[in-house]
Amino acid sequence: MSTEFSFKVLATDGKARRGEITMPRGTIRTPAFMPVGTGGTVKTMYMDQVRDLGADIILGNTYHLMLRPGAERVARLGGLHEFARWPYPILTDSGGFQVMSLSKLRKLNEQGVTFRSHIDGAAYEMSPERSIEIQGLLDSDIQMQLDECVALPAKDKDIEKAMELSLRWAERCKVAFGEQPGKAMFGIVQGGDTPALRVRSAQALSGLGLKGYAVGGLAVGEPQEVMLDMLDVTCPELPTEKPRYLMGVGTPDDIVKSVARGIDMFDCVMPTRAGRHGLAYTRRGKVNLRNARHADDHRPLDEESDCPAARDYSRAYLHHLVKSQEALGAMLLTWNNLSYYQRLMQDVRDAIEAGAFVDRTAEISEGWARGDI
Ligand code: PRF
Repeated sequence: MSTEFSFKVLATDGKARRGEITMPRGTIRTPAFMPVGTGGTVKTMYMDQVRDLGADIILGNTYHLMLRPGAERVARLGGLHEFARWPYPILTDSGGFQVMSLSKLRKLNEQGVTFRSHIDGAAYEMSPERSIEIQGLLDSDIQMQLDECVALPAKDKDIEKAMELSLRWAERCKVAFGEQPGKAMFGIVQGGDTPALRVRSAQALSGLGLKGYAVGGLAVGEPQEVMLDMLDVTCPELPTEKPRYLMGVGTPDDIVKSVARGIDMFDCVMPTRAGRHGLAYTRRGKVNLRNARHADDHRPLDEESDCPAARDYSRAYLHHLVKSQEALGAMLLTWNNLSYYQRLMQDVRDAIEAGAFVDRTAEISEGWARGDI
C-alpha cells in the first residue's frame, strides 16, 4: 500500500472523470459516494455491510465528534478508525457548516467561531487551527478546511465576505496541517451563486497547491440549474490533476449531472436519512413504504438487486416494519438505499470507462424522475 496521497485520472468521457485516489488506508475509486457516518456510525449499518456495498471511504463530522465523545478521547482510544472499526479512509468535514446549522448562540469573526453545543449548551471555540487539530486527533485521512457557507438566496456582499474569509481560513488550515504525506487537506470553494466570486475563490485556492478541492456553498436553497451553472464556471478553474468534491450532494440526478461537469466525490445524508423515514430508492424510482398501497404487496423492492434488503423482503413486510416503527425497517431501507447509491456510482464509473456516460446519464436521470412506483 502507498505511503503517499495521490490521485490519477484513469479515463475521461467529456468532462466526466474516472479516477483513483491512493492513500495508506486504501484506494478510492472515483467518482465516489461517501456514506455519511456523522458520529462514528453510518446510522443503522454495520461497517462490514457498508464495506460490502462497495464504499471505499466514509465521512465523519468534526462538530459531532468534538462534542461527543470528544476528540481527545477518540485519540486516546486509538483514533476514529479503531474506535468505529472502519480501517479504510475517512474524510472529515471541518465543522463550520454543522456549527451554523445545528449549534446555538454562534458567533463568527476573523479568529473563528464560538458556539454552544446543541446537546448540553456547553461553550466551545473553533478556529481553523483547532478544526485541523481535532481532525488530526480523529486521525482523519482527508481533512477539510474550516469555511463559512452562506445559505442562498443571500446578498452579494455577504457571499463575498464569507468567501474571502474562507480563503484566509484555507491559508491558516494549510499552515496548521503542514506536511503529512499519506493524508490530505482539501480547500473549499465558496462564492454562492455569483460566477465571478466562484472563479476568484477557485483560482485563489488553486494557487495554494492543496491536494484536493471541494465545492461548498451549493445545494443550500438554490435551484438545481443554478448549482450546475456554478459547477460549469468553477470546475475549469480547478487543477485537472486534483480530486474535486461536491459537498452535501445529492439526488441521483444531481450526482450524474455533477459528474458530467467534472466532480469526483460526493456525500449526502439522503440515502441514510430517507431510509430512516420509510423512503426507498430503486432503479425504477422512489418508493414510500409508509403508503397503504404496499400493505398486501408480495413483491420485493427490486428482485434484480443483489442487496438482500431489496431482493428478499416483501413490500408488505417493509410497510409493516415502517408503520410499526421497528428498528429493522430503518436498517433494511438504509441498506437498500446505500446499495442503490453504490450501484449507481459503479454504473457511472463503468460508463465513463466504456465511453458511454452520456447515454447512461439520461437513463439514470429518467429512472429517478419517474418517482414513486
Ligand atoms: N462547507 C462545509 N461542509 C458542507 C458544505 C459547505 O459549504 C455543504 C454545502 N452543501 C455541505 N457540507 N464545510
